[in-house]
Amino acid sequence: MKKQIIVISTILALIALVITGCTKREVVTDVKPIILRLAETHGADFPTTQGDYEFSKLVQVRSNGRIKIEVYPGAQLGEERAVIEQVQFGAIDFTRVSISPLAAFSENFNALQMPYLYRNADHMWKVLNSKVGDDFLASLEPAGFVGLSWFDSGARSFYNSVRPVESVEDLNGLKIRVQESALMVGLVEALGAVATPMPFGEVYSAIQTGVIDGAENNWPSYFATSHYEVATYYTIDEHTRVPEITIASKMAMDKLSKADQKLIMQAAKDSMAFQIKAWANYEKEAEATVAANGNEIYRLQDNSAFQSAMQPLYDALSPELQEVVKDIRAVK
Ligand code: GTR
Repeated sequence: MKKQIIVISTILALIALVITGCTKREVVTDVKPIILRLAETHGADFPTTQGDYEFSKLVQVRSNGRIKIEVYPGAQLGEERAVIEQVQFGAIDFTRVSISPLAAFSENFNALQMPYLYRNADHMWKVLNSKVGDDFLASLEPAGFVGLSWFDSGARSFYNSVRPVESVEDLNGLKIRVQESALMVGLVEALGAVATPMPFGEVYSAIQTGVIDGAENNWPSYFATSHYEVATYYTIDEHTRVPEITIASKMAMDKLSKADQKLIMQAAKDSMAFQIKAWANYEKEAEATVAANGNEIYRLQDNSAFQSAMQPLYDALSPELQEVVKDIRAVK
C-alpha cells in the first residue's frame, strides 16, 4: 500500500513537473530580456571596467535576468567624446567616462575638476557623496543624460619622453596631449606647455612617433596603455583629481519602467565600492611596475608654483561656477 502511494505520488510529481516545465518555457520565450550597451574606453582588466562588470552583474541578478547590460571595453564603441554624443541621442545606452570630456556637454562639470581643488582623495569623496555630488548627477538631465554614479580615478600627473619635469619651467614648450576638454587645454597652456587635444587611443603612437612629447594621467592609465614605455619621465604633481562617472542615455532610460530605472540607478551606486577597491589595488600595482621598469619618477616637494599658475583658470570661471567651487571647498 505504502509502495503504491509512493509510486502514484512520484507519477503525479512528474506530471506536474512536465506541466510547469512547459509553462515556464512558454513564459521564457514570451519575455525577451532587455539588452542595453555600455561603452568603456579601458580594457577588460582595468578597474573602471571591473566596476562596469559589477554594475552589469547587479542589474542582471536583481532583475532576474530581465535586464542585461553588455559591457564593451577597449573603446570598441568609439573614443570618449564620440561615445558621449551617441549616448546623448540614444544610440548607446550607457557609458563610463572621465568627467573632462563630459564638461563639453554640461559645462558645470568644469567646477568639479579644477586643478588642486580637493585637499585630498577623502575630500573629493565627501563632495561626490554629498548633496553637491547628487546635484551634479541631476544636472545632466537637460543635456540628455542620467547621471548614475562615480568611480575613482586617482590623481593626474605629467609624463613625457624628453626630460625630467621638476618645476613649471621644465614644462615650458613641451607638447602635451590633453583630453578633449577646454579646461585641460587651458591648464596645460597656463603652465607654458603646448596643449594637444587628442583621443586617448591615439596617444601611444603619437608619443612614439614624436608628434607629442607627453601627456598626463593617473598611474593605472599610464601603466595600462604602455605610455610608460615611451614616455619614461613621470612627475607626481597631481594637478587634478578627475572623478569617473557612469551616465545613461535619458532616451534609453525613458523607455524603461520607473521601477527598472530605480533598479539600474541603485545598482550603479552599489557598484561604486567594488570599483574603489579594485582601483586602490591596481593603482599600487601600476606604480610598482613602472618603478621596477626603471622609469624616472619625480615627486614635487612643493607644488605652490604649479598652484599659482592655475589661478587664471579659477578667475575665468563664471560667477555661478565660482560659487560651486566655494561649495566644494566648504565640504569638510
Ligand atoms: C583616463 C580615464 C579615461 C580617459 C583617459 C584620457 O584616466 O579613465 O576615461 O578619459 O583618462 O586621458 O583620455
